[in-house]
Amino acid sequence: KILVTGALGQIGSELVMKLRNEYGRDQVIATDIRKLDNHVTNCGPFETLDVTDSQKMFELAKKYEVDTIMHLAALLSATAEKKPLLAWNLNMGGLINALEVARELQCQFFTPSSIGAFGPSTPKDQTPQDTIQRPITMYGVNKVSGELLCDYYFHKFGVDTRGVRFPGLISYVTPPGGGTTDYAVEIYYDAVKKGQYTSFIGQGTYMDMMYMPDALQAIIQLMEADGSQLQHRNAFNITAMSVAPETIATEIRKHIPHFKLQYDVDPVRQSIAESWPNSIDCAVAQKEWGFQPQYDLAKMTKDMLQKLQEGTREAV
Ligand code: VAH
Repeated sequence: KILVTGALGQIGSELVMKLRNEYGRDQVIATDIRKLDNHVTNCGPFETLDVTDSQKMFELAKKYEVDTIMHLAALLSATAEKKPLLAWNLNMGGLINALEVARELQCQFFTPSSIGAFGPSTPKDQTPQDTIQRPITMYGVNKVSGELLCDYYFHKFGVDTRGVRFPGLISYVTPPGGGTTDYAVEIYYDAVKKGQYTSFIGQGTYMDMMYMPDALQAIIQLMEADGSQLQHRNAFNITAMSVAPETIATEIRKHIPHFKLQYDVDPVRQSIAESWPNSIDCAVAQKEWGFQPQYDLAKMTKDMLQKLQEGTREAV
């Protein structure tokens, strides 16, 4: 059985659905600090859990006899920059609690890192798997520390920890909260709703992105890979595309010709974005566990707009 923390977040909400389809509804225990609206309670086991409560986390893992933990509860980069101490306590406190439960109950363990684990002194183009990591954001400090902590639990205690450095994730189910790459999700929603978008990230700012279906598939593929073949564990570079606001807008215009993009740059999130790579190299993930994204910018844009337009029609 799989325990998922942060199950109501951008990744968690879709990962729980995917895992339940793959392994069975009752094999996945969804947990989140937020309460579940009652309309979704019949989708499978759900428990309220604050990941800083180590006792409750252990009790739930024991009660459901979980053998896998997917730890997604965290504050993202922009929020973490506004509340650095809260971010440290939640991101690192929650992680070590989850790792301790995995150690005590011999669970396999997944938690995501991010391209945010790199900083200004990291090579910016085709960033290698193994390179310098001196991030200048609290989120980045959390992600690098998290990568080291997960490798430590593997080497010291034999916990089967695995992770990926996610790029910005784009989805039409649950919007992200408090990220720097959120502009790349908002642009699609506004294109459908208003035919225009004002971007808080400036023109020419390239970052790696990936469509959510590819992100979910990567998690499952990595977790099902033969551990003896893994030279790396925490965490693998993965990406599907490197884009800037104007490149997304150009693709959107192939479906919504009059779409207008303007800018109102947010200096805080712009400076975070500029400290991250322009593009990362994911050859190691391809080699060690066959990572292969299915969606490029064109295919993702077509699907995003289609799904959002369907949603709008239903809402009408
Ligand atoms: C953020 N969406 O913006 C997250 C992610 C690579 C970006 O870490 O903070």
